[in-house]
Amino acid sequence: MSATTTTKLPKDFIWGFATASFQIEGATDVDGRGKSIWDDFSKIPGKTLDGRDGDVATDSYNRWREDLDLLTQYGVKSYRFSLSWSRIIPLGGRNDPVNEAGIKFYSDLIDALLERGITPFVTLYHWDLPQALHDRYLGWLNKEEIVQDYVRYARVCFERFGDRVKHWLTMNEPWCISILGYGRGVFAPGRSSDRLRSTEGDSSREPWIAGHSVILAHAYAAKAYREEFKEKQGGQIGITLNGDWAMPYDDSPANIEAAQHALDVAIGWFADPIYLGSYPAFMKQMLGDRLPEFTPEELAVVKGSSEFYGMNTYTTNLCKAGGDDEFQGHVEYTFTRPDGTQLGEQAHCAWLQDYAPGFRDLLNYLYKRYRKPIYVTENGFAVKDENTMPLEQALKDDARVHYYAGVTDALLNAVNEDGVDVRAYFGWSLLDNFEWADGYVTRFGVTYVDYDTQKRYPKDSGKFLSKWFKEHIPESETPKAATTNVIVEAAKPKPIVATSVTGKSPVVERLHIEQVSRDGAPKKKRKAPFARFTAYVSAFLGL
Ligand code: GBH
Repeated sequence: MSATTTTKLPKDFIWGFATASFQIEGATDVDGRGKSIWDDFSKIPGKTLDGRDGDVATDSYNRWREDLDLLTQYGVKSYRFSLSWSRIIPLGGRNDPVNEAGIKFYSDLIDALLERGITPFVTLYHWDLPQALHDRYLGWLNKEEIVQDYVRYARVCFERFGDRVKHWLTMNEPWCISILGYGRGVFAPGRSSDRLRSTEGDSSREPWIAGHSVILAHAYAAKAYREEFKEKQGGQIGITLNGDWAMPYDDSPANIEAAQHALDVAIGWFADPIYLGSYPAFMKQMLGDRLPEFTPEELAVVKGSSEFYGMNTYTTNLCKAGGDDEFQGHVEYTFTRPDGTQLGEQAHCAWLQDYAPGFRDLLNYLYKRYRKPIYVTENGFAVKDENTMPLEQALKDDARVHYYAGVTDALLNAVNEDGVDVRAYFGWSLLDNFEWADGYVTRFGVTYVDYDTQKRYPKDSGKFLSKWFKEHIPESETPKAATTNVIVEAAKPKPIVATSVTGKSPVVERLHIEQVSRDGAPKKKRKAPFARFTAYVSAFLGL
């Protein structure tokens, strides 16, 4: 018997799927919505792979009831979605008017979720800055203005939705906001030192300034929530960071150190000040006075500002010291091991391969370093060439099923073997959708969207996750709506074959925390075959 059939998650474990406003809503010019920075950016030739924009996306502004039917069919407990700031405050600023039609859209969505027994998990900011704030003062580059405007926007959301929303995420992936928007220039607002890409921008300074503002906006919004709303509304608030596991390319001390540097810039940049109280030493050393400093008053607000660790993760990178890419901490990433083999199955996008052991290692690293309950707020896979397959073939998404089978197994082992406190898991994404600079070419959905008809078709991966969580979360807490689950026939995953670890990691150590269940009784410890394998490898490597 494998561990997956005998070991479970806690009964209050939350699972579901995630989306983001600009990626699914469309309807960009209705009911008083103001423009976001992605509206015009995505229309500039060359900014998206297929030249397509977000005007329609998956049309979820009109089809959201259908989307909720899907969620009910999958039997989820929760749905993570984001609010469009410029639907709620079209011009974005702290003295600009609130748009009641925008409020009503999200209010109805929240009510409908609750009626179905689905818990709303709400992201305040998933990259769609009101265009007016960029035009007015360059958005995230203007700390004084943006922090106040963001806090007012957050306050409006707490006031209007906080009676029903108990799970708040302030920001989605500050690294992406800062680096991709103001460094590489591949995401809106597209600023960069590369003059072929942008007429404006300074990639050596702006990303670090933008990131600093994002941290402060998050922190002051969380402070407002805790001081003005939390007591009566009883919710939680935190931030979600992107970050992929970093594995040294080989045993050389330089590459072992490089893996830590990669984590320092990808994750520590935000997580260290927020959970530990200062920027990583390596970043200060790398950037000198280009890294902004917090005043003591600011730092007091930043430190401890997130009540949990929101984790978005997709892959593992093999890390080699070298190169001049500050955005990766002077580290080169590869998926090719020293012996020439690949780390895992290649996804449609170049940056993603399927490597489940890294998911478990990352959970261990984050829990050990930051000591917060972890919510996995995004995780998913884009099958190679799915966009050009006939529908029937795309629905049999074996590679995505394999990915999710590996990750759910790793999750189970992290919780039960390693004692990591993981409380939620959201697959990215409920639907194929507008994949930013990739346009609609790259598909991440567990549900296929035919963009000509806007019809939705569940893929095998959606059925797999539906069945897996049904089997691994004890029944008692299953919301009423989930019993109407009609998608039951799950795809059989291929067996997970653990890929051998080529490099010894300086940063991951299994936690081996005394297992205590939530009611305080000691848990029986059993070693899954996979955990035994990893333990064996660790022992062999002398970890
Ligand atoms: C998530 O980011 C987003 O939250 C979500 O909106 C998106 O749809 C989903 O991923 C799928 O892409 O090679 O330098 O350009 C994932 C985190 C971090 C993944 C940056 C891509 C590319 C870095 N992303 N990474 S670069």
